[in-house]
Amino acid sequence: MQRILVTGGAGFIGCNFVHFIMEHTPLHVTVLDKLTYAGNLQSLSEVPSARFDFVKGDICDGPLVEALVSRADAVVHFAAESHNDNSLAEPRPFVDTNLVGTFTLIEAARKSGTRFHHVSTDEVYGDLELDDPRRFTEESVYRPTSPYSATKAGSDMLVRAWVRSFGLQATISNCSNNYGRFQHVEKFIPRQITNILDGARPRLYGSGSNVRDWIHVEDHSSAVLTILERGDIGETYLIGADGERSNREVVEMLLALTGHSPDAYDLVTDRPGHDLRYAIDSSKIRAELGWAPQYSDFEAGLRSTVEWYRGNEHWWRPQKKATESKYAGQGH
Ligand code: NAD
Ligand code: TDX
Repeated sequence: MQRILVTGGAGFIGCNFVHFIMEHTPLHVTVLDKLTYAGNLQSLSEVPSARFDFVKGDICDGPLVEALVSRADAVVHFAAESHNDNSLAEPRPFVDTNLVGTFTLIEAARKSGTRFHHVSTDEVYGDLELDDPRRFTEESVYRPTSPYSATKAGSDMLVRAWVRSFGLQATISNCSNNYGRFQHVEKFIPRQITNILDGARPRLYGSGSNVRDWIHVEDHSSAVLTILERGDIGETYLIGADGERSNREVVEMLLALTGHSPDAYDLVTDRPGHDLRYAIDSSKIRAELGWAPQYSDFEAGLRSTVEWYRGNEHWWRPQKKATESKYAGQGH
C-alpha cells in the first residue's frame, strides 16, 4: 500500500487522520473534499506537499470518484454530513452525501478492486438508558433515531451488502464521540470552549444529563490505521476509549479549566429525539488487532483542546457568528 485516498480530509477527523498518516507512515495521501461549510483547507496547511494532493470535489460525482479511486491502493471514507442538529433542520444533504456518496465510492471501489475503509458512528445503534449495564458491541441491533444516524446506518448497510454480493474489500468502524483540535464550532465541546473564550455562557440541551463516550481524535486515527493495515475484510470494529461523561460533567470541567464557577452555564431547549446515552465496548479491536487508546486522561485532553482553541482563534472565528445565529433560530 503506497497511495491512499481520504474523503472528507478537510473536516475535523479527516484532517487529523491526514496529519497522523504523515507523521506515522510513508504513505502518499490524496484528499477528496467538497469543502462544505464543515471543510477547511487551513486545517491541512502544514501537511508536507511532497506526499499530499488535494482535490476539491463531490463524492457523488461518479466519473471523478472512479478516476481517483482507481489510482489509489486504499480509500478511507470520512466524508459525510455529520451534525445531528443540521440533519433535523435540513435532511436532504445527509441523504445525498451519506447514502448516494457512499454508494458512488463503493461502486468505484468494486470496479477497481480497491481496498475500502468506511468510517461510521456508534449512533447507528440508537441509545441506551443511563442505568443500562450494557454497552454497544459489534452484535448490537441497528436502531438509528435521527436523519443523520439513519443515513449513516444506511451507508453501513450498503458497504456490508457490497462485501457480500460483490466481494468489496471493505472494513467498517463505528466510533464514539471525538474531541480535539480542528473540530467545527457547531459541535458540543468546541461550541462551549469558544463561548467561554467569548465571555458567553455554555449552553446545555435539556437537563444536561445525556451521556456521550468521548475519545481523543488521535486515538480514532490510530484505530483506523490499525484496521486499514491489519483488519479482516468484511469485519466491523467498534472504536471507543471508555470515556463516558454526562454533558453537564464536561461543561463543569471546561468551566473549571478556564477559571469559572461550575454553575455558570444555561439550560436551553432540548434537541428533538435527543439520544440519551452512547457507550462503546471496544474489546474486539483491542483483542484481535492489539489496538489501545493512548489518551486516557480526559481532563488533560480537554485542557490541551482548550489551549488549541485559545491559540487558534483565526481558525474558528470566521464560523462562530453564523453558527450561533443558526442555533438561535433553533432555540438552542
Ligand atoms: P466534519 O463535518 O467535520 O467533516 C466532514 C468533511 O466532509 C468536510 O470536510 C466536508 O467538506 C466533507 N464533505 C461533506 N460532504 C461532502 C461531499 N458530498 N463530497 C466530498 N466531501 C464532502 O465531520 P467529522 O466530525 O470529521 O466526521 C468525519 C466522519 O466520521 C463522518 O463520516 C462521521 O459520520 C464519522 N464520525 C464522526 C464522529 C464525531 O464525533 N465527530 C464520531 C464517529 C464517527
Ligand atoms: O450546544 C450544545 N449543547 C449540548 O448540550 C450542543 C451543540 C450539543 N449538546 C449536546 C447534544 C449531545 O448530547 O452535547 C452532546 C454532543 O453533541 P454533538 O457535538 O452535536 O454530538 P452528537 O450529537 O453526540 O454526535 C457526534 O458524535 C457522533 C458527532 O457530531 C457525530 O458526527 C458522531 O457520529
